[in-house]
Amino acid sequence: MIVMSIAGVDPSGGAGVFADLKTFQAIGVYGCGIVTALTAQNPYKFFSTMPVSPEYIEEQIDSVMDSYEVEFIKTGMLYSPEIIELVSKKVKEYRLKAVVDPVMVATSGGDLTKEDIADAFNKYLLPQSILTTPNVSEAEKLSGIDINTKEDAIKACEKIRCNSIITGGHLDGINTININGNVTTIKQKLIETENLHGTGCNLSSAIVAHLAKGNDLKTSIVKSLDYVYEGIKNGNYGTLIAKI
Ligand code: PXL
Repeated sequence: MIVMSIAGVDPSGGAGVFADLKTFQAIGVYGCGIVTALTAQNPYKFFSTMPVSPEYIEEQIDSVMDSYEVEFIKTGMLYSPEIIELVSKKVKEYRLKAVVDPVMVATSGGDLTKEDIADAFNKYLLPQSILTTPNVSEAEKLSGIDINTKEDAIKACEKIRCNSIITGGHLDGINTININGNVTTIKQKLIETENLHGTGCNLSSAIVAHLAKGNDLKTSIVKSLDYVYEGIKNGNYGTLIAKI
């Protein structure tokens, strides 16, 4: 079971590719990491971004696919429309099952994109992905719907162009899930903490790991919500402490 993360590097290790690899390991699958951009940041302050060229991202993907069989991938920070287009081309070429975390802004407030990339997600990547995992503000950008209530989240979830979970951290803990047009909600208790850096990265990578272990999409989502919740509660997600 080999899975792949295509995302940016957070050198402080809480988000991005490094966090994804820890989550893959914690759940018991082997992870590869394709780097789309370096960043200089810590959980509280974002300094700068140095993107990798689409050509070199393609070379990284091809070099891994040359010798590994990968079925499930997650994408995180993709930075520009050009990188989104490239990644969607590779998803098609290798028939990858992609979980897309439509990353746009870091928890610390840093800009993880060159420009508005919601249109590129909608046009290129979401139509051929198995799931996307936006938070409320990302879901607003993808759907064009303002989300203030559970009903708004349901509408947005139905409008987004693939299966989706709109995470509930900014909506009273209500996660809204649309799988093949069947919309459900799962409410989690909110935990008061300053330590939320990388939770979105860890959710999408946990889902990929559980899918690779043979779970269906709904089960993978439920187990991963639990994994991230336990991590936040313990102030230390991405390690073996979580119930998996
Ligand atoms: O959580 C979003 C995210 C994704 N990717 C990278 C990040 C962050 C947040 O900081 O740094 C590289």
